[in-house]
Amino acid sequence: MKMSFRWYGENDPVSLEYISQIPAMHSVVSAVYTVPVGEIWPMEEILKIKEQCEAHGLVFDVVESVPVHEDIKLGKPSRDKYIDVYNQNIRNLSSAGVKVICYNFMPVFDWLRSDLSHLNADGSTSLVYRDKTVLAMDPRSGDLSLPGWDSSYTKEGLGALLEEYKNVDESKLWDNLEYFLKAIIPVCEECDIKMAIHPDDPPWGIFGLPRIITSEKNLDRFLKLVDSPYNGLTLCTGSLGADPSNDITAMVKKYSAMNRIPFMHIRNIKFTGERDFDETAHKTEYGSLDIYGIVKALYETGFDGYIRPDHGRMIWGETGRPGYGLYDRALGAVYINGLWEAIEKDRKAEK
Ligand code: DNO
Repeated sequence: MKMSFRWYGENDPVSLEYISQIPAMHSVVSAVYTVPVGEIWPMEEILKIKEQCEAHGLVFDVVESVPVHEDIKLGKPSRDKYIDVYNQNIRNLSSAGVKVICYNFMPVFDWLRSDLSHLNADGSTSLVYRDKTVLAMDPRSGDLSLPGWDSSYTKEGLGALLEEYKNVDESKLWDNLEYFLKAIIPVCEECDIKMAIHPDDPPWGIFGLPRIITSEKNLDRFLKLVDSPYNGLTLCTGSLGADPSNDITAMVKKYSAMNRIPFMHIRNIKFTGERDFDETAHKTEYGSLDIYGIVKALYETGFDGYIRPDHGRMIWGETGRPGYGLYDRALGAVYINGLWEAIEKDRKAEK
Protein backbone atom coordinates (compact mmCIF):
# COMPACT_ATOMS: atom_id res chain seq x y z
CA MET A 1 0.00 0.00 0.00
CA LYS A 2 1.28 3.46 -0.80
CA MET A 3 -0.19 6.43 1.08
CA SER A 4 -0.92 9.49 -1.02
CA PHE A 5 -2.32 12.99 -0.66
CA ARG A 6 -4.09 15.22 -3.14
CA TRP A 7 -2.37 18.48 -4.03
CA TYR A 8 -4.03 21.15 -6.17
CA GLY A 9 -0.79 22.66 -7.38
CA GLU A 10 0.91 25.93 -6.57
CA ASN A 11 -2.35 27.67 -5.66
CA ASP A 12 -3.21 25.04 -3.06
CA PRO A 13 -3.02 26.57 0.43
CA VAL A 14 -1.66 23.20 1.57
CA SER A 15 1.99 23.20 0.57
CA LEU A 16 4.10 20.25 -0.51
CA GLU A 17 6.32 20.98 2.45
CA TYR A 18 3.38 20.41 4.82
CA ILE A 19 2.33 17.31 2.91
CA SER A 20 5.85 15.89 3.23
CA GLN A 21 5.65 16.36 7.01
CA ILE A 22 2.69 13.97 7.33
CA PRO A 23 4.11 10.69 8.69
CA ALA A 24 4.61 7.95 6.09
CA MET A 25 3.45 10.05 3.15
CA HIS A 26 4.64 8.58 -0.14
CA SER A 27 2.85 9.94 -3.20
CA VAL A 28 1.28 13.12 -4.46
CA VAL A 29 -1.97 13.03 -6.39
CA SER A 30 -2.18 16.02 -8.68
CA ALA A 31 -2.93 17.29 -12.18
CA VAL A 32 -2.11 20.02 -14.64
CA TYR A 33 -4.79 22.59 -13.85
CA THR A 34 -3.93 25.22 -16.43
CA VAL A 35 -5.00 23.38 -19.58
CA PRO A 36 -8.67 23.26 -20.69
CA VAL A 37 -10.42 19.88 -20.95
CA GLY A 38 -9.60 18.18 -24.25
CA GLU A 39 -6.13 19.65 -24.74
CA ILE A 40 -2.67 18.17 -24.42
CA TRP A 41 -0.85 18.65 -21.13
CA PRO A 42 2.59 20.09 -21.96
CA MET A 43 5.46 17.87 -20.92
CA GLU A 44 7.18 20.75 -19.11
CA GLU A 45 4.10 21.27 -16.90
CA ILE A 46 4.02 17.57 -16.02
CA LEU A 47 7.75 17.49 -15.30
CA LYS A 48 7.47 20.60 -13.16
CA ILE A 49 5.02 18.84 -10.81
CA LYS A 50 7.30 15.80 -10.71
CA GLU A 51 10.32 17.94 -9.78
CA GLN A 52 8.40 19.96 -7.19
CA CYS A 53 7.31 16.71 -5.52
CA GLU A 54 10.77 15.18 -5.64
CA ALA A 55 12.24 18.28 -4.04
CA HIS A 56 10.12 17.35 -0.99
CA GLY A 57 10.90 13.65 -1.05
CA LEU A 58 7.52 12.82 -2.56
CA VAL A 59 6.63 10.89 -5.71
CA PHE A 60 4.20 12.19 -8.34
CA ASP A 61 2.76 8.93 -9.64
CA VAL A 62 -1.02 9.37 -9.47
CA VAL A 63 -3.05 11.83 -11.52
CA GLU A 64 -6.52 12.96 -10.51
CA SER A 65 -8.04 13.66 -12.95
CA VAL A 66 -7.46 13.69 -16.64
CA PRO A 67 -10.99 14.92 -17.40
CA VAL A 68 -12.98 13.28 -20.17
CA HIS A 69 -14.36 15.74 -22.73
CA GLU A 70 -18.17 15.91 -22.84
CA ASP A 71 -18.12 15.00 -26.57
CA ILE A 72 -16.70 11.58 -25.58
CA LYS A 73 -19.45 11.08 -23.00
CA LEU A 74 -22.06 12.27 -25.51
CA GLY A 75 -20.63 9.99 -28.23
CA LYS A 76 -20.34 12.83 -30.78
CA PRO A 77 -18.29 12.38 -33.97
CA SER A 78 -15.65 14.76 -32.58
CA ARG A 79 -14.92 12.24 -29.81
CA ASP A 80 -12.15 10.58 -31.84
CA LYS A 81 -10.15 13.79 -31.84
CA TYR A 82 -10.52 14.08 -28.04
CA ILE A 83 -9.64 10.42 -27.56
CA ASP A 84 -6.41 11.00 -29.50
CA VAL A 85 -5.59 13.85 -27.15
CA TYR A 86 -6.41 11.64 -24.16
CA ASN A 87 -4.04 8.97 -25.44
CA GLN A 88 -1.30 11.55 -25.92
CA ASN A 89 -1.81 12.67 -22.32
CA ILE A 90 -1.51 9.04 -21.18
CA ARG A 91 1.79 8.72 -23.06
CA ASN A 92 3.15 11.99 -21.70
CA LEU A 93 2.20 11.11 -18.13
CA SER A 94 3.71 7.66 -18.44
CA SER A 95 7.02 9.09 -19.62
CA ALA A 96 7.07 11.19 -16.43
CA GLY A 97 6.59 8.10 -14.25
CA VAL A 98 2.84 8.32 -13.56
CA LYS A 99 1.34 4.91 -12.76
CA VAL A 100 -2.37 5.60 -12.18
CA ILE A 101 -4.90 7.98 -13.76
CA CYS A 102 -8.17 8.68 -11.97
CA TYR A 103 -11.07 9.99 -14.06
CA ASN A 104 -14.84 9.93 -14.03
CA PHE A 105 -17.61 9.48 -16.55
CA MET A 106 -20.28 11.67 -14.95
CA PRO A 107 -22.18 13.80 -17.47
CA VAL A 108 -21.71 17.55 -16.97
CA PHE A 109 -21.35 17.72 -13.19
CA ASP A 110 -18.71 16.13 -11.04
CA TRP A 111 -19.46 15.55 -7.36
CA LEU A 112 -22.30 17.49 -5.76
CA ARG A 113 -23.08 18.67 -2.25
CA SER A 114 -25.87 20.83 -0.85
CA ASP A 115 -23.58 22.58 1.64
CA LEU A 116 -19.79 22.85 1.69
CA SER A 117 -19.45 24.15 5.23
CA HIS A 118 -22.14 22.66 7.42
CA LEU A 119 -21.43 23.60 11.04
CA ASN A 120 -21.01 20.62 13.38
CA ALA A 121 -21.67 20.70 17.15
CA ASP A 122 -17.92 20.76 17.89
CA GLY A 123 -17.35 23.85 15.73
CA SER A 124 -15.83 21.99 12.79
CA THR A 125 -17.47 22.14 9.37
CA SER A 126 -18.27 19.37 6.91
CA LEU A 127 -19.51 18.82 3.39
CA VAL A 128 -23.08 17.49 3.49
CA TYR A 129 -25.65 16.29 0.98
CA ARG A 130 -29.43 16.76 1.27
CA ASP A 131 -31.19 15.39 -1.77
CA LYS A 132 -34.24 17.67 -1.51
CA THR A 133 -32.08 20.79 -1.30
CA VAL A 134 -30.06 19.78 -4.36
CA LEU A 135 -33.11 18.85 -6.42
CA ALA A 136 -34.79 22.15 -5.57
CA MET A 137 -31.93 23.99 -7.28
CA ASP A 138 -31.91 24.88 -10.92
CA PRO A 139 -28.74 23.39 -12.38
CA ARG A 140 -28.60 26.33 -14.80
CA SER A 141 -28.68 28.92 -12.02
CA GLY A 142 -25.13 28.58 -10.80
CA ASP A 143 -26.40 28.03 -7.21
CA LEU A 144 -25.17 24.47 -7.02
CA SER A 145 -22.35 23.58 -4.66
CA LEU A 146 -19.98 22.15 -7.19
CA PRO A 147 -16.70 21.72 -5.41
CA GLY A 148 -15.28 19.45 -8.07
CA TRP A 149 -16.60 21.21 -11.10
CA ASP A 150 -14.10 23.46 -12.67
CA SER A 151 -15.79 24.56 -15.79
CA SER A 152 -15.81 27.56 -17.96
CA TYR A 153 -19.41 27.07 -19.11
CA THR A 154 -21.60 30.10 -19.39
CA LYS A 155 -25.24 29.73 -18.38
CA GLU A 156 -26.18 29.41 -22.04
CA GLY A 157 -23.40 26.91 -22.71
CA LEU A 158 -24.55 24.83 -19.78
CA GLY A 159 -28.16 24.96 -20.96
CA ALA A 160 -27.14 23.77 -24.42
CA LEU A 161 -25.07 20.95 -22.96
CA LEU A 162 -27.94 19.76 -20.76
CA GLU A 163 -30.13 19.81 -23.85
CA GLU A 164 -27.68 17.56 -25.73
CA TYR A 165 -27.82 15.02 -22.92
CA LYS A 166 -31.54 14.54 -23.52
CA ASN A 167 -30.49 12.03 -26.20
CA VAL A 168 -28.16 10.13 -23.88
CA ASP A 169 -29.75 7.63 -21.53
CA GLU A 170 -27.92 5.09 -19.39
CA SER A 171 -27.62 2.60 -22.18
CA LYS A 172 -26.07 5.18 -24.53
CA LEU A 173 -23.70 6.29 -21.81
CA TRP A 174 -22.56 2.67 -21.38
CA ASP A 175 -21.91 2.43 -25.14
CA ASN A 176 -19.92 5.66 -25.09
CA LEU A 177 -17.88 4.50 -22.12
CA GLU A 178 -17.13 1.21 -23.83
CA TYR A 179 -16.00 3.01 -26.98
CA PHE A 180 -13.69 5.22 -24.93
CA LEU A 181 -12.19 2.32 -22.97
CA LYS A 182 -11.57 0.21 -26.06
CA ALA A 183 -9.60 3.11 -27.52
CA ILE A 184 -7.49 3.98 -24.47
CA ILE A 185 -6.82 0.74 -22.55
CA PRO A 186 -4.46 -0.67 -25.23
CA VAL A 187 -2.39 2.52 -24.89
CA CYS A 188 -2.41 2.13 -21.10
CA GLU A 189 -1.19 -1.45 -21.47
CA GLU A 190 1.65 -0.25 -23.64
CA CYS A 191 2.52 2.58 -21.23
CA ASP A 192 1.96 0.66 -17.98
CA ILE A 193 -0.57 3.17 -16.68
CA LYS A 194 -3.64 1.95 -14.82
CA MET A 195 -6.92 3.75 -15.40
CA ALA A 196 -9.06 4.07 -12.29
CA ILE A 197 -12.62 5.26 -12.83
CA HIS A 198 -14.10 7.28 -9.99
CA PRO A 199 -17.65 6.31 -9.00
CA ASP A 200 -20.47 8.78 -9.41
CA ASP A 201 -21.01 10.97 -6.39
CA PRO A 202 -23.75 10.72 -5.30
CA PRO A 203 -24.31 7.33 -6.95
CA TRP A 204 -27.66 8.04 -8.59
CA GLY A 205 -28.88 10.02 -11.59
CA ILE A 206 -29.38 13.71 -10.99
CA PHE A 207 -31.26 16.45 -12.92
CA GLY A 208 -32.30 13.85 -15.48
CA LEU A 209 -28.66 13.11 -16.33
CA PRO A 210 -27.67 9.44 -16.34
CA ARG A 211 -25.12 8.07 -13.90
CA ILE A 212 -23.83 4.51 -14.24
CA ILE A 213 -20.82 3.96 -11.97
CA THR A 214 -23.01 3.46 -8.97
CA SER A 215 -23.35 -0.12 -7.71
CA GLU A 216 -21.72 -3.53 -7.55
CA LYS A 217 -23.78 -4.76 -10.49
CA ASN A 218 -22.64 -1.82 -12.60
CA LEU A 219 -19.01 -2.11 -11.49
CA ASP A 220 -19.07 -5.77 -12.57
CA ARG A 221 -20.40 -4.66 -15.92
CA PHE A 222 -17.80 -1.90 -16.17
CA LEU A 223 -14.85 -4.23 -15.47
CA LYS A 224 -16.04 -6.61 -18.17
CA LEU A 225 -16.22 -3.89 -20.84
CA VAL A 226 -12.46 -4.30 -21.14
CA ASP A 227 -11.26 -7.17 -19.01
CA SER A 228 -7.76 -5.94 -18.26
CA PRO A 229 -5.96 -5.03 -15.01
CA TYR A 230 -5.37 -1.64 -16.67
CA ASN A 231 -9.11 -0.99 -16.64
CA GLY A 232 -9.66 -0.49 -12.93
CA LEU A 233 -11.47 1.39 -10.20
CA THR A 234 -10.89 4.28 -7.89
CA LEU A 235 -12.87 2.70 -5.11
CA CYS A 236 -14.20 5.75 -3.31
CA THR A 237 -15.81 4.54 -0.09
CA GLY A 238 -17.78 7.72 0.52
CA SER A 239 -19.17 8.00 -3.02
CA LEU A 240 -20.40 4.42 -3.35
CA GLY A 241 -21.22 4.34 0.37
CA ALA A 242 -23.81 7.09 -0.02
CA ASP A 243 -26.14 4.36 -1.23
CA PRO A 244 -26.74 2.13 1.81
CA SER A 245 -27.43 -0.86 -0.43
CA ASN A 246 -23.74 -0.85 -1.46
CA ASP A 247 -21.78 -3.10 0.93
CA ILE A 248 -18.46 -1.27 0.72
CA THR A 249 -16.39 -3.74 2.73
CA ALA A 250 -17.57 -6.61 0.54
CA MET A 251 -16.93 -4.61 -2.64
CA VAL A 252 -13.40 -3.72 -1.54
CA LYS A 253 -12.67 -7.35 -0.72
CA LYS A 254 -14.01 -8.57 -4.05
CA TYR A 255 -12.41 -6.05 -6.41
CA SER A 256 -9.10 -5.94 -4.55
CA ALA A 257 -8.87 -9.75 -4.72
CA MET A 258 -9.46 -9.40 -8.48
CA ASN A 259 -6.60 -6.87 -8.60
CA ARG A 260 -8.84 -4.22 -10.11
CA ILE A 261 -8.39 -1.39 -7.56
CA PRO A 262 -5.31 0.68 -8.37
CA PHE A 263 -6.53 3.57 -6.19
CA MET A 264 -8.56 3.85 -2.97
CA HIS A 265 -10.28 6.98 -1.68
CA ILE A 266 -11.05 6.40 1.98
CA ARG A 267 -13.48 8.53 3.93
CA ASN A 268 -16.48 8.04 6.17
CA ILE A 269 -20.02 9.38 5.86
CA LYS A 270 -23.00 9.25 8.18
CA PHE A 271 -26.51 8.72 6.85
CA THR A 272 -28.86 11.38 8.18
CA GLY A 273 -31.91 10.41 6.12
CA GLU A 274 -32.84 8.81 2.86
CA ARG A 275 -30.38 10.15 0.28
CA ASP A 276 -28.97 12.50 2.91
CA PHE A 277 -25.53 12.24 4.46
CA ASP A 278 -22.82 14.16 6.29
CA GLU A 279 -19.11 13.71 5.71
CA THR A 280 -17.46 12.86 9.05
CA ALA A 281 -14.04 12.21 10.54
CA HIS A 282 -12.46 9.04 9.16
CA LYS A 283 -12.67 6.88 12.30
CA THR A 284 -15.27 4.12 12.01
CA GLU A 285 -17.35 5.19 15.04
CA TYR A 286 -18.20 8.58 13.53
CA GLY A 287 -19.91 7.37 10.41
CA SER A 288 -21.90 4.61 8.78
CA LEU A 289 -18.97 2.88 7.05
CA ASP A 290 -16.65 0.32 8.64
CA ILE A 291 -13.27 1.87 7.90
CA TYR A 292 -11.50 -0.81 9.95
CA GLY A 293 -13.24 -3.53 7.91
CA ILE A 294 -12.31 -1.77 4.66
CA VAL A 295 -8.61 -1.49 5.55
CA LYS A 296 -8.61 -5.10 6.77
CA ALA A 297 -10.15 -6.24 3.47
CA LEU A 298 -7.38 -4.40 1.61
CA TYR A 299 -4.64 -5.91 3.77
CA GLU A 300 -6.04 -9.41 3.46
CA THR A 301 -6.27 -9.24 -0.31
CA GLY A 302 -2.65 -8.10 -0.65
CA PHE A 303 -3.54 -4.60 -1.81
CA ASP A 304 -0.46 -2.82 -3.17
CA GLY A 305 -2.09 0.19 -4.85
CA TYR A 306 -2.45 3.79 -3.70
CA ILE A 307 -4.65 5.01 -0.87
CA ARG A 308 -5.54 8.58 -0.22
CA PRO A 309 -7.46 9.90 2.73
CA ASP A 310 -10.38 11.51 1.00
CA HIS A 311 -12.14 14.66 2.17
CA GLY A 312 -11.74 15.90 5.69
CA ARG A 313 -13.72 18.32 7.81
CA MET A 314 -12.37 21.81 8.37
CA ILE A 315 -10.96 21.81 11.90
CA TRP A 316 -8.73 23.97 14.12
CA GLY A 317 -9.83 27.12 12.32
CA GLU A 318 -8.39 26.09 9.00
CA THR A 319 -9.81 27.76 5.91
CA GLY A 320 -9.31 26.79 2.30
CA ARG A 321 -10.70 24.41 -0.26
CA PRO A 322 -13.76 22.64 1.23
CA GLY A 323 -12.97 19.00 1.99
CA TYR A 324 -9.31 19.48 1.13
CA GLY A 325 -7.74 21.11 4.16
CA LEU A 326 -4.52 19.77 5.65
CA TYR A 327 -5.42 18.82 9.21
CA ASP A 328 -8.33 16.41 9.01
CA ARG A 329 -7.00 14.67 5.92
CA ALA A 330 -3.62 14.25 7.62
CA LEU A 331 -5.41 12.73 10.62
CA GLY A 332 -7.17 10.41 8.19
CA ALA A 333 -3.87 9.27 6.69
CA VAL A 334 -2.38 8.61 10.10
CA TYR A 335 -5.49 6.70 11.22
CA ILE A 336 -5.42 4.50 8.11
CA ASN A 337 -1.69 3.84 8.61
CA GLY A 338 -2.40 2.92 12.24
CA LEU A 339 -5.09 0.46 11.23
CA TRP A 340 -2.78 -1.03 8.60
CA GLU A 341 0.09 -1.54 11.06
CA ALA A 342 -2.18 -3.11 13.67
CA ILE A 343 -3.75 -5.49 11.16
CA GLU A 344 -0.39 -6.40 9.67
CA LYS A 345 1.21 -7.12 13.06
CA ASP A 346 -1.78 -9.21 14.12
CA ARG A 347 -1.66 -11.29 10.99
CA LYS A 348 2.10 -11.81 11.24
CA ALA A 349 1.82 -12.80 14.90
CA GLU A 350 -0.81 -15.41 14.00
CA LYS A 351 1.58 -17.15 11.61
C1 DNO B 1 -13.85 14.66 -5.02
C2 DNO B 1 -13.10 13.90 -5.98
C3 DNO B 1 -13.69 13.93 -7.37
C4 DNO B 1 -12.79 13.20 -8.29
C5 DNO B 1 -13.26 13.14 -9.69
C6 DNO B 1 -12.43 12.16 -10.46
O1 DNO B 1 -13.31 15.00 -4.02
O2 DNO B 1 -12.93 12.62 -5.53
O3 DNO B 1 -13.81 15.24 -7.79
O4 DNO B 1 -11.54 13.83 -8.32
O5 DNO B 1 -14.57 12.79 -9.78
O6 DNO B 1 -12.53 12.44 -11.79
